[in-house]
Amino acid sequence: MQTIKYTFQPHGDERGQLISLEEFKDIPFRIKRVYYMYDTLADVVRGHHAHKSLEQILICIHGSCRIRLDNGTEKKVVSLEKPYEGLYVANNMWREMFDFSPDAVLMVLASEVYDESDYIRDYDEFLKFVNAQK
Ligand code: T46
Repeated sequence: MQTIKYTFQPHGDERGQLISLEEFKDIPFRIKRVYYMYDTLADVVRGHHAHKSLEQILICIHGSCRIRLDNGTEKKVVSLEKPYEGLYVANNMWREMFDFSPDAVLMVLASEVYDESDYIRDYDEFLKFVNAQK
């Protein structure tokens, strides 16, 4: 399974670093929503769902965490530990976020506004959904 990890170009100077992300330029979709999670406990696993159509870019802007991706056939774990790295997570992809460092801030850029009906929260239902698309 191929995963797409973006490396964003910082505008660094003697004052420090700045990263700017523009839709359709740095991010491959229109950004309709931004959310972020922090204070996640070390033994917590978040996610446990897939999306029917939502696309996202996950950026651990502080600290580190790991993301497990599962397309119904293959699984892969990706580490996010740099504020200039972004993991693309397509639709039809089961995801779990875990191993959060105490200082982790995981920011997500999303292609759609929040819509509970886009979630598949049952793993067997997810497998049926992806297999029906083949
Ligand atoms: C995803 C992963 C990476 C909202 O009201 N609006 C929002 O935009 C979001 C994302 C969540 N919520 C509410 C819904 C729940 O009551 O916040 C609560 C926690 O959401 P959830 O349990 O879905 O959070 P995670 O961390 O399991 O998953 C989130 C996103 O929901 C999901 O789309 O791909 O992060």
